Amino acid sequence: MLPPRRQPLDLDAAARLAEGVLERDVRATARLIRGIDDLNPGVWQALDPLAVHAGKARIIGITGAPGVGKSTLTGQLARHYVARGERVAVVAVDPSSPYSGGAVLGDRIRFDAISADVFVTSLATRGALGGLSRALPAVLLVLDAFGVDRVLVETVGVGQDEVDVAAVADATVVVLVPGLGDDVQAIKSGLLEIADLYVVNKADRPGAKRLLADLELSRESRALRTGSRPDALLCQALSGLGVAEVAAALDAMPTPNRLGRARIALAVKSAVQARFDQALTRALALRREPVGPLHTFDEAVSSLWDDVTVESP
Ligand SMILES: Nc1nc2c(ncn2[C@@H]2O[C@H](COP(=O)(O)OP(=O)(O)OP(=O)(O)O)[C@@H](O)[C@H]2O)c(=O)[nH]1
Ligand SMILES: [Mg+2]
Repeated sequence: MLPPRRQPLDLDAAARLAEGVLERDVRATARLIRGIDDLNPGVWQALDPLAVHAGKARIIGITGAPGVGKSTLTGQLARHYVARGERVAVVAVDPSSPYSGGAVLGDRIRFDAISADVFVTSLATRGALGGLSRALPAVLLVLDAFGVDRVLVETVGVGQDEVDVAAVADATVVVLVPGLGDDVQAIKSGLLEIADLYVVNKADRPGAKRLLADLELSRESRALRTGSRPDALLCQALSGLGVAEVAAALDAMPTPNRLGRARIALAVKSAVQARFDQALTRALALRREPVGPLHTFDEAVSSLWDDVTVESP
């Protein structure tokens, strides 16, 4: 089935949305984010005037296995930052994440869920047209230009997403819990690799201290390889115990200003990938057979490439 072709935004509409974002208009910002998530070809024009205003927000990725308490910790951290006067955005990559209870703006943008100072949005882009990597850098750019001080990005660490989030985050928090496996061996090694900070959550449960001790080896091997040893902390996100310490550990990290130009470059790259994926999906959908009645591999590739490049907006 052909993916629906959304009405692209025209230049004027895109420029108005960009102005809205810079004026801290929540609706314009939400609309632009929704456009990015829908891979609307017109939104990329709106990113242009925003890029120069981005580069100030600190992006924190929060990842870990399902159910470890990522959303609970994210909510607690958001409250912590708001209490000290920061403007915070939360991006939930899993749309089922429970940031509910606020006014609904559009179909996926929820606002006022944690407090009036927190902008909450969910991305649904995973799956059909490529993963999280397609939409997230551009969405971060918009939130940054919108003027938030901090963006908390929650992803479930079960696939490529946590690696993608580590590439755009200034700091990546990997949340673990005791009792999932006997030791650190049971934890996906990819998760251990990307952590700037390990949080052993649900420390009210037995085995938390043991898990913390077991992490020592991973921390040590990271220290040997990269020269920096990620911190590991106990936390009880549900009661809030240890949350201030998690925030303090994040504050203490040197800011590798990955946010600036590098993130803008990533947003551009992901926009191109998104457009390409769209054109490829469309070109394939228009064919009865993926490669058609062709003789050589090269002919098949050239023919599909022609279709894709003609289809590209
Ligand atoms: N005992 C205990 N339970 C907790 C703690 N933190 C969170 N929980 C509970 O763990 C469950 C899962 O919490 P979530 O925050 O939804 O976990 P998540 O990692 O976001 O889950 P997914 O997004 O579904 O992967 C909820 O019932 C929480 O109340 C804690 O410190 N101790
Ligand atoms: Mg969650």
